[in-house]
Amino acid sequence: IEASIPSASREVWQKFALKEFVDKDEFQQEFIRHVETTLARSMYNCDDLAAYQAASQAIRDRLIVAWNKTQQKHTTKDRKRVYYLSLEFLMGRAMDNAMLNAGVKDITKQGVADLGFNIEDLLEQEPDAALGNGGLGRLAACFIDSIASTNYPGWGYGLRYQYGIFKQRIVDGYQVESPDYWLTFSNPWEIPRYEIQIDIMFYGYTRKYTNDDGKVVHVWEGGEQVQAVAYDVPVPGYGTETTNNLRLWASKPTREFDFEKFNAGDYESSVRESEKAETISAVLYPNDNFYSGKELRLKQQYFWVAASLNDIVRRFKKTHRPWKEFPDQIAIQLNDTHPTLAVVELQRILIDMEGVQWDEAWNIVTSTFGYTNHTVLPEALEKWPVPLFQNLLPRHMEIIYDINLFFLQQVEKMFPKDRDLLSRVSIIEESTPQQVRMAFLAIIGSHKVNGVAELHSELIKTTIFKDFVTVYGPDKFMNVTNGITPRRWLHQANPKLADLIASKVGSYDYLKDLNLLKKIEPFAHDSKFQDEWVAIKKFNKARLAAHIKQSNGVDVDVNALFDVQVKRIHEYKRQQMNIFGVIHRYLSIKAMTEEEKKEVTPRVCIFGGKSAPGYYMAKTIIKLINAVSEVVNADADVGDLLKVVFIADYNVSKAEIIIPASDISQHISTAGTEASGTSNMKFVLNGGLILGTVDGANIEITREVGENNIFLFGHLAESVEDLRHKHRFSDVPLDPNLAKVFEAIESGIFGDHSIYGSLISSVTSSDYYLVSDDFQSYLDAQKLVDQDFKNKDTWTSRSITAVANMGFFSSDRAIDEYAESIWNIEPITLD
Ligand code: GL4
Repeated sequence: IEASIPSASREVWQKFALKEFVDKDEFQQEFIRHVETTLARSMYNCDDLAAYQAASQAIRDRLIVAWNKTQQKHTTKDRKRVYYLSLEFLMGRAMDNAMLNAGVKDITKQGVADLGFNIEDLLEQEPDAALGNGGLGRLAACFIDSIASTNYPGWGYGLRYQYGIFKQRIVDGYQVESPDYWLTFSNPWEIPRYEIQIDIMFYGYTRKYTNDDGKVVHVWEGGEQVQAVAYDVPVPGYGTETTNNLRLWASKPTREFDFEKFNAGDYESSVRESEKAETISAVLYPNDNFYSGKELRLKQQYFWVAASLNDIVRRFKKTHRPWKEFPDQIAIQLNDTHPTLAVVELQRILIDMEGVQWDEAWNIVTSTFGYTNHTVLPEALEKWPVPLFQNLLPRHMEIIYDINLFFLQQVEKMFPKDRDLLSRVSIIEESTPQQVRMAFLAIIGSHKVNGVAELHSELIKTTIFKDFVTVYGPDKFMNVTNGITPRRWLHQANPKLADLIASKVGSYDYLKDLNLLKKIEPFAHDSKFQDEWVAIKKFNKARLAAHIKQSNGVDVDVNALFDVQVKRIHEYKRQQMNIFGVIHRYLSIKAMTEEEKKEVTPRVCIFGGKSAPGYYMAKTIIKLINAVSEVVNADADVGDLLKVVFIADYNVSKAEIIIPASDISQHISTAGTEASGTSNMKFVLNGGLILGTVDGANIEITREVGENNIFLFGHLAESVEDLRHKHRFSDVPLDPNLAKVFEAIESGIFGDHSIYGSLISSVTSSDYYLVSDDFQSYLDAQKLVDQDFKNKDTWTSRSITAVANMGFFSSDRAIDEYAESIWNIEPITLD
C-alpha cells in the first residue's frame, strides 16, 4: 500500500510518535487506559482475567512500537531475510516471555502489585498457544526466539489454528481428548491484518495455449476459492530492540459469493459452501512422528504455503530487482516436509505467472530453499496418493512430473542404465496408487538438507536418503544440532537458578552467550554454592509437589529422587520400558525386609505426555501407567519409597514447572529412532541428570558434559538392525526380569490384564523397539542412579558441572549455524 505521509505533515507524527513505557508509572497509566477503554471496565469490576488482558495489551503495545521500528529498519536496510516455514509453532504463553525479553518484568510486577494484583495470578490466566504437537513445534518456537535475539531479519510463517493440540484428561486411567479452543477471550498477542487477504485456489483444471509470442502458457482455473487473512504475532528478542514477526494465516470465505446459487433461491447452501472455507485452518492435526494422508491436511499445507509465498514474492517485487536476485534476498527454510509444496508453488509462480524460463526458475528455487529432516521413522514419511494430489492441485502435479523428469534425466546421465537407482530416487513411487514422496521432492528442490543431531544426520545419509548422496555427493547433506532458548528454559522457567548463575558469571550476559556458563564450573565443589544450588532444586521440587498434590491428590516427598519422563507417548520413546521398570522396582520393594527397605532410595516416578487420539498402543501405555500408579500409591508396604504419578495434559506451561524439578529425566528411545530430542537439553540446563540411550542429542550432551555426568545404557544404533533381524527368525529371548513383570501384570494386580495383552505381545513376539534386549542394561543403569543419588555432594557437583557445559545447546548457536551455512544472512542491529 502506497500511503506514505507527505513530508510537511510528518512533524506532527513524529511529535506524537508512541514510545515504549520505561517505568512503573507509564506502565500503570497504560494498564488503566486499557482497563477503562479497551476492556470498558473499571476498578469496580476488574478481575484477574481483565487485569491479565489489560497488562498484556500494555506490553503488546510496547512490542508493537519495537516491531514497527524493526520492520522499518529491515525494509530500509534491504538485506537478505530468512522465512521459517513451519506448520507448528508451539509457543506456550507469551506474557512472561515478553516481559523478560523486553526487560520490563520488574516494572510490571510492581506496577500490578500497586494496583492490587499478583503478577503470578495474572500469568496463570493466559492459555497456552499450543499450535504444535511436540519437539518439532517447540523447536520452531525456540528458533524464532533466537532469530530475534541474535538480530537476524527473519519471519516465521504458520497457520492460525483455532484449535491447538487437544486437551488431555485422564478418566478411569484412560486418555480422553477435548478440543483446545484457545481464542475464547480473544488473543492480545496477535494483530489481525484484515487488509492482507490473499486468494487461494484448489481443484479445477489446467489448460495450455500458445500466446502471440509463440510461447506455451499454462493456466490453472475453475476451482474452489478461499481467502487467507494474516495475523501477526510480534516476537521480541532478548535484550535487543529487534522484534520480528510470526505471520499466521487464517482461512476465510472469499468475497466471491456463489451468486448463481443465491439467485436461484438457494441462499442457505450458498452460505454453507463459503463457511466450509473456515475449516481449512480450524484444527491442528494431533500426530507427532506419524503421517496420515487426509485431504484436509494437504489443503492446509497448500493454503499456508501459497499464502506465504504470495506474501514473500509481493515483498520482493516491490524492490524491482530482477528475478535472478531472488535468492540473494530471500532464504526459505522448510521445517520438515510439511511445506514442501512451496518448492512447486514458487516454480509455478515463476514460470506460469512471471514468465521466467524453466531452467532459470528452477535455479532460483533450489538456491532459495533449505530442508530440515526431523525423523527417520518410516511411518512418519509423507507420501501423497497421486489421484488425491492431482485432483486438489492439478497444475502442481504437472510441475512435479516435470521436476521429476528433468531430475531423472540428470541421474540417468550420471548413472546410465541403473534402472533400480532411477526407481529408487523417483519422486513418484510406483505403487498402487502411485504416491508423491515429499521428502524426495524437498531434497531435489533445496540446496541444503540437514538433520538435527550428529547421529541422525549420519543416519539419513546412510539409510533413507542414501541414494541422494550417490547422486549429489555428500556436501549437500549436513548437520545442525538442535538447541533450546535459554530465555524460556532457564530465565523464565527457573528464575532462581538463573539468578544464582548470574551471581557467579557476573551478569545475565550468559543468556545471550550461553558458553559463559563455563564460569560456574569452578564452583562445582564450592560447598556454599552447592548449598544454594540444592536449595533451588528443592524449591522447584516443592513447587512441582504442590502441583501434583493439586492435580493428582498425591503427596510426594521432596527429598525423594524425582525421576521424570515427559514427552509424546510413543512406542519408540519407550515409556512402556519405563513403566515395566517401575513395576520391577515395586515388586522388589514388596519382597524386601524392613531392614533392606532402609537402603532404598525413595523415588517419585513422574510421567506426562499425550498420545495421538488414534494410537491404540500409546493409549494402552497411558492406561498401564495410571493403573500402576493407583496400586503403588495406595500400598502401605511401599509408602514414600515409591510413588507413581501421571500428570495430565502435559504442555509448555507444565514443562516450565516440571523440568526445573527433576533429578533424573529419561530419554530412552531405541537407539537410532529419536532424531535429536530437545527436552534432554532442557533438563540438563536445569541441573537434572539424564538417564538415556546412545541416541539423538544424548550423544552430543555426553560429549559436552562428560561421560561421568550422564547415565547411558542399551544397545547402540549399529546393532539395532541385526537384533530386529534375529527377532524375525527366532523367538525373542525374554529378559527374565521382564518376564516377572509380565507375570505380575497377568496376575491381575493392576486390574484387568487383558487390556495389556497387545502391549506384552508386542515385546514377546517381535520386540521391534528392543525393550527386552535393553531391559537388563536399563535396570543396571537405574541401580547406579539409586546408589549415586545417595552421595549428595558428588551428585550436586555433577549437576553443576553438567550445567556449566551446556553452552553448545543454545538455539542461538543453532541459528548461527543455519545463518552461516544455509541461509547466508547477517544480523542487523537497530542502532
Ligand atoms: C522430531 C523428533 O522426533 C525429535 O527427536 C526432534 O528433537 C524434533 C525437532 O527436531 O523433531 N521429529 C518429529 S516428526 N517430531 C519431533 O519432535
